[in-house]
Amino acid sequence: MSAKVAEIFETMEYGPAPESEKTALEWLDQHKKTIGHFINGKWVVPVKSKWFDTINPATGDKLAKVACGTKADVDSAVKAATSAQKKWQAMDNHDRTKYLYALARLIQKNSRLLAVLETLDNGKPIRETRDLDVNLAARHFYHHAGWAQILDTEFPGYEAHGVVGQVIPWNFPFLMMAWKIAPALAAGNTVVLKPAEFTPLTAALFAELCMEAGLPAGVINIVQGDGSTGAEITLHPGIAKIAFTGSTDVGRLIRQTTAGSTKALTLELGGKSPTIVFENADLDSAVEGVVDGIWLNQGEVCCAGSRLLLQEGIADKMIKKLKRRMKNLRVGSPLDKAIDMGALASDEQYKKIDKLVKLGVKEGAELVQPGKDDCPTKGCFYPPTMLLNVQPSSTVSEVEIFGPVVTVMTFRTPEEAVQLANNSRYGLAASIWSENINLALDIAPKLKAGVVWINSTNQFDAACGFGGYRESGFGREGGREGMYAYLKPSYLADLPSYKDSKAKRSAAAHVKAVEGLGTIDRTAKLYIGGKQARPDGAYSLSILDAKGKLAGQVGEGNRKDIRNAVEAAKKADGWGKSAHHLRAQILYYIAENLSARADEFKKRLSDLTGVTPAQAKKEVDESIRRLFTYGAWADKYDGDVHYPPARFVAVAMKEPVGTLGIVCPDENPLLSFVSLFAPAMAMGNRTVIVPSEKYPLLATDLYQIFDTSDVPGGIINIVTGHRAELTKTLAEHDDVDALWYFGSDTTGSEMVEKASTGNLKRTWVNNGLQRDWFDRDQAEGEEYLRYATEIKNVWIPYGEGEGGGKAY
Ligand code: TAP
Repeated sequence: MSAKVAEIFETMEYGPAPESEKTALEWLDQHKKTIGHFINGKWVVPVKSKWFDTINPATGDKLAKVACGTKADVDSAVKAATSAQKKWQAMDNHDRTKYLYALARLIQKNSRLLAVLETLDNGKPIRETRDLDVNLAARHFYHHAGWAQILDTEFPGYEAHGVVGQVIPWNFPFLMMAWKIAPALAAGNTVVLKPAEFTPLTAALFAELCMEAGLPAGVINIVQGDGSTGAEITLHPGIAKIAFTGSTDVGRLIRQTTAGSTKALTLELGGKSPTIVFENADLDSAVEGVVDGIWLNQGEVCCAGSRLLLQEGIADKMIKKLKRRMKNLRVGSPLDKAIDMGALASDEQYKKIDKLVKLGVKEGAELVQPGKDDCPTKGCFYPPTMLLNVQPSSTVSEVEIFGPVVTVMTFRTPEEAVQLANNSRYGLAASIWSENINLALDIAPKLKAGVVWINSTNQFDAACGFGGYRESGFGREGGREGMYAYLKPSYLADLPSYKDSKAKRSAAAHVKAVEGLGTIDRTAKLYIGGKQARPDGAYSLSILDAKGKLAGQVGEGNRKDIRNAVEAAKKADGWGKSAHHLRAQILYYIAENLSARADEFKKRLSDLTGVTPAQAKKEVDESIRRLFTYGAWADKYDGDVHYPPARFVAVAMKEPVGTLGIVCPDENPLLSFVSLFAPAMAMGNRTVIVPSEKYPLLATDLYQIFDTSDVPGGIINIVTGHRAELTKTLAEHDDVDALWYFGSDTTGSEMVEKASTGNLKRTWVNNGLQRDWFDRDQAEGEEYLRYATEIKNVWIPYGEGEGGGKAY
């Protein structure tokens, strides 16, 4: 009797399906198994003759000897990039486009060699390098060839940074390199890039493709090396912008060491992304989602779905299905085309993962490794692993394991799912499984993550920005937002430094400390949670007018007041969900009420700052106008819909950053205050504002206007006092999500960048440059709105039957 089909499936064995490594090994032979740096269009040996070996982690075989860059190598790469930059930027956009297009074509032509070389160097399955990494990299160059072509019309008023330093990790070496290089070149920058020590080879092959494409010498420079080489790049004074992808620890270090250097910085860091499966999910699809989410690339994926959150009713069923599926996952030679999981990138990584898993078990987790016996014992192979009964506070549910390990927790209600999902210091990605579209679309905006996949996972496209919230870093790669990361406003080059301007006068001349609040309290208090609040320290400061006479007193806020203000702001999170129409109405209302009291404000400005009545009128008028501008933007700066080449729409939502600290400058104290709080408020943020230290009365005079303009309590909190002390508290506060700093000193900018590393808050500092608050190119518009928002891409599949598949 013939066997049933189901039985055949049970007994069928996979035959071997090896990909040949011949061409890749021949390529290494052509290079005498020695890879130097690629600087100024040529291969060069390291100045200090320092080398390291790169190893195939699946076999332990040495693949090549690779140059290890030192300061001298980085210097010569930066020199080459600097001399190539002006010409590259000045080149006709269409010509730059043609180079990017040529690189995309060359990647496609060499796709197999690239895929095999990547697999040999990294240990990841050929199935993934061939079908995902290399194709997505080519797509990235095509997409950015397009941005280069239309750069002038799409980014007017913006220009390249200059020389960009880029440091990438080993998990998607070729793809991460493409994500970095393509937008940098499209925007007119030149590049010094360091691949990871474990995976130097595909970057070297790419250098060869650059030569073949005839790319001008110095436009791309690849300096191989280790962490110390990376540090040389990030610290180099000739580099104007750093783009880093890697661990949160190193990202934090880079933020600290580049603080105050005026270098622009984007960080793409780690993650601990949740996969949320609701009771009404298609469980079989969800199982495949988990497989793709955590076992793709051996789990060495920044956005890996490493925390599985299951609704209680289906938890047992789902775990049972997963166990069965895990048994069928094939771990083995990454060059075998029928392998699901290859080798980890290094022995070091193996040990790190194993140690964390053992710790998880020690902390009470149940270890599930159904395929353990089939996992090769030689080479860096780790079986697909699931940890059950994990507590939210255990190490394995908090730290990024960066390996094929998923932790499992259960939840009862959608609210609980959101709470658990957001209970992480990271915020890179999330995946939601539910057949109820209303539920899925309700949950997506509530998750703190830069990317949310509905009924899918690990979808990427060059047109859809990718990047994180919180300690997953700042900045996006891909799409329009990714291009902005490689551009800066052109006006910045013309801003004078405060050093050369009259505006830098000591605040002390205008401010005097007074103990106690006096018998008749005429002191303007702080403004916290929509109410006037006495300063915690019961001290006040006397504010002098332009003639040196006492103009009034303000509360001297301290750390505790900042903490109270942040708490009030945090509680007012409903503002971020409020209708955009409402935000517009309130901003118009503030403008209307300011207009009604314009004379009073004009007088105050003249008295305090000594400006003429005409100048005071101009400032009040411009402030009213600016409020209208942001009232106008409030319901217009909305998102985009992307159409990646698969059956998805990716909805790019612009969300408020959250609680935003704002430190205002002294000049034009009314206008600069309005110019900063209005865009933040229009985009749904809650603010804690430190107004001008010299002229705080302009801000405190606004309390009544806020009260009569229906501003909900907690949206605008104002703490007067000594700016340096208050700023530091804001920068160090973990519940402040972003901090804008405008001041007359560079030390303040440096301090803000350095002190903000605790929770890796987004910072926007003026580096001691003075902008003209009347110049609308500098003082209002999209730049402000961009700093006031995060972009979240929500991927929504459509179509019945096969569903949204990968298009590459
Ligand atoms: P890291 O150890 O941070 O290394 C990343 C890169 O930085 C490597 O090239 C490394 O060089 C270099 N580096 C090390 N120390 C440095 C220093 N002090 N200054 C400058 N550069 C330094 O991360 P990893 O272990 O390679 O990669 C894994 C991490 O990357 C994970 O946390 C993962 O989540 C994250 N990741 C994030 C993303 C996105 S898009 N968010 C994508 C992929 C990976 P060597 O390797 O040669 O030491």
